[in-house]
Amino acid sequence: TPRVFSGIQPSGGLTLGNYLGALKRFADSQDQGVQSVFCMVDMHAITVWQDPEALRRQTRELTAGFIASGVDPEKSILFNQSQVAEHAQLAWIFNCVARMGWMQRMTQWKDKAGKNTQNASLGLLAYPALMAADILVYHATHVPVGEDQKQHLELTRDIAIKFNNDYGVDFFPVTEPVIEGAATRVMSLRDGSKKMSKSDPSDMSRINLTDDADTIAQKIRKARTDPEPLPDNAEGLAERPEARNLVNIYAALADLTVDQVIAEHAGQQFGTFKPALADLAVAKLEPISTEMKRLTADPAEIDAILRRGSERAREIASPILAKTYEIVGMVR
Ligand code: AQP
Repeated sequence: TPRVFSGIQPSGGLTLGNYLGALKRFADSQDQGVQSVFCMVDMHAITVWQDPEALRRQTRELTAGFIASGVDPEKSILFNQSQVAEHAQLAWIFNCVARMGWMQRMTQWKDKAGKNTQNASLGLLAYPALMAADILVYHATHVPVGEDQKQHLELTRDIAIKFNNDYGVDFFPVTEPVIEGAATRVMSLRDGSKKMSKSDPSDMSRINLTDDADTIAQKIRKARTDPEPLPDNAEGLAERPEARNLVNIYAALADLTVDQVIAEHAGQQFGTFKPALADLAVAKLEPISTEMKRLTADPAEIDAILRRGSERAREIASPILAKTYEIVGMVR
């Protein structure tokens, strides 16, 4: 049976990129009759320094973001990574399966470690092995993510294949990345060549799920664009990354295809299109931010949801880890 797994780091506030590339698609996928496991990957977050109080607050806020985006904690399993020790336990096995060279080739490692790799945490290098464990400890078959995670998912497949080969078993599934929709790569509002990211130093580069209506409208109004009007077909956006980004965002928020958006707005100036996009963004995001505020006002309830979720997660993960230990030759 198909099983979906995906995770988000509680390493800062949620952005429109996280919403369109991940949360909204998670919510949409719930009704397709598959079991979904969604995780606040707090152990990934600490691969770069996190203030403990901020980590706790961001984990609860992220959980509220999932629920406010439509992920139902009864239908789906919703929990934080550190409460299910099987992730870390399987990650150790995978640390011994994966090769140093594989890890050092990852673009996220190169980007985040910077020039002075000697000073980056060992966890940052090993990150993709923990991510493989997150997925494979549930024998998940489908992983909905944004485009930026594609390389890590290929590594997850490599780890599964090498484990199966090394031990002569057919145990871990070869996972399929699910990267689809109009907004698998939402770009910065200031620079169409960079992805929208919660860690970008400029707040104007992103829309946060906690931004109020005026802030959202202002950020869209000030978003970088070129002076041309919108083209009359999607190919006309090929060399216009900023314009394409705004059209993609519109399409994803409105549940339309890019072609449909272009058909509706062909020939429009950004002076007309941006206010329409701002209205749409506010209409879609304001209910989410209001619901997030309501939910985070009761941290005990959020903690209870995560605890229940982690119990359900462990029911799946625990026998898979036990079987892995047996395959590897650990005496139990
Ligand atoms: N700009 C984006 N467009 C589409 N999808 C995106 N995702 C992130 N940014 C975009 C997707 O959101 C999920 C969770 O991401 P994450 O928080 O685990 O890691 P990240 O990709 O490192 O997110 P950020 O916002 O870019 O954080 P920082 O700034 O800390 O690196 C994933 O499915 C991701 O694809």
